[in-house]
Amino acid sequence: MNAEQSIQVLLNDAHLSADLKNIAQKVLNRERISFDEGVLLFEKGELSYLGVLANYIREQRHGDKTYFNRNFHIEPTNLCVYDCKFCSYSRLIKQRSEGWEYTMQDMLDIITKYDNEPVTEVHIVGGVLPQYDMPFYQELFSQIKAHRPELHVKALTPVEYHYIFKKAKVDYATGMRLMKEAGLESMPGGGAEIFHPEVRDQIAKDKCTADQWLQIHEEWHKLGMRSNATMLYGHIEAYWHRVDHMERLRQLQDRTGGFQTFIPLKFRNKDNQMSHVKEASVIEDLRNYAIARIYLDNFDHIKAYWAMISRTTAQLSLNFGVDDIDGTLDDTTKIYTMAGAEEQRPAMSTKELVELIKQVGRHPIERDTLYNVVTDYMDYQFEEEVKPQFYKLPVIN
Ligand code: V47
Ligand code: SF4
Repeated sequence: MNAEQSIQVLLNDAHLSADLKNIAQKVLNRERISFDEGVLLFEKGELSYLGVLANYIREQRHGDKTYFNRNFHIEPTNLCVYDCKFCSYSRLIKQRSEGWEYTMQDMLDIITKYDNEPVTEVHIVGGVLPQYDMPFYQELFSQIKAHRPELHVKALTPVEYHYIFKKAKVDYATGMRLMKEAGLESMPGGGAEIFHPEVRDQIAKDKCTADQWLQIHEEWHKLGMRSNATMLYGHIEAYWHRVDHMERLRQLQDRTGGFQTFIPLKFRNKDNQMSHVKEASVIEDLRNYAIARIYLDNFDHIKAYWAMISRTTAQLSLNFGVDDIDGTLDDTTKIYTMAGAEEQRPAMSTKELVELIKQVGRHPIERDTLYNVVTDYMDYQFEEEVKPQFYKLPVIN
């Protein structure tokens, strides 16, 4: 049965309520669902029902294609002037000696470490500290581009930009233009958390507000540039806060079309001030991916960040609206491991990632940041692994 036939089955299901059937019909007709329907999906949509709808949309847009990219991360510091309750970094400012603060040279050394690796992107994001100001990041971006022009610089979030622009006394439009001139090429989706102040004021009080986050992305999009958006879910928020979050993104996307990818981030509760909050179940993770796919009808891609949700959930997510799995990672990504991510040192080789995607019948494609195809891995033959050789020692007697 194909994805469309599966929706027909739902429409003929005598046990399915009229309002859920109505949403299924809208999906089939490619009509947008409303805010209230979004909430209804969270409250009443069963996993199998949501999976059918989300998979239909996913296959309409991308067929079996599943994207990943080869990137590496630089986290300039794990100290932060802010005190987000969910973040393992915030506590470290009081014990500064336990943290790290990279110099410009430290970061350039990390860049050169990857000189012979086939990576296409560097993702730079970390804590906020006064010494990492606008001139610092302008210098860093331009040095990276001077050293390796084809390496895409995806860096910082409105949390940092709001802070450094305020300090430099420049408005958002000027600030973003200057960052672009320095070498910034796209913005990752972090810092969004949950937009609604009822939740944001409790978990991420002092950093940029929802409106500021959205304004900075809007200025960036106006320059013809692309960015991502995230949502930190599964903590103290209600379902309607999630819908409110996606609604604000959907409205901005209608105006600019500058978002590429939506990345739901599962709240992890290790080593932070919200350790008492229970984490969402795998079922809830999958339902959340599916509803994001249904609600965000103007976003091209939904990404699962495998290091946060485990490899198995990442595989399952490919049937619940996800078409992108965040890249091959290395041990420089610490914000997640500190919060309780799958492994202490999340790493997956390209071969492993390709196999993981193929195991669930999908078509692996390595992309660059802007979704240009780098390598189609469907029929790709990996070279035989070079096994260490052991020689018998000559017998001497
Ligand atoms: O904004 C912090 C989250 C985000 C925790 O754009 C936590 O390609 C879960 O935005 N549990 C930063 N999440 C990471 C981010 C991102 C990741 C991957 C790809 C992209 C992209 C962007 O990490 C923060 C915050 O929401 N975070 N602590 C935690 N305990
Ligand atoms: Fe700082 Fe970001 Fe952590 Fe908040 S989530 S404390 S802004 S590093």
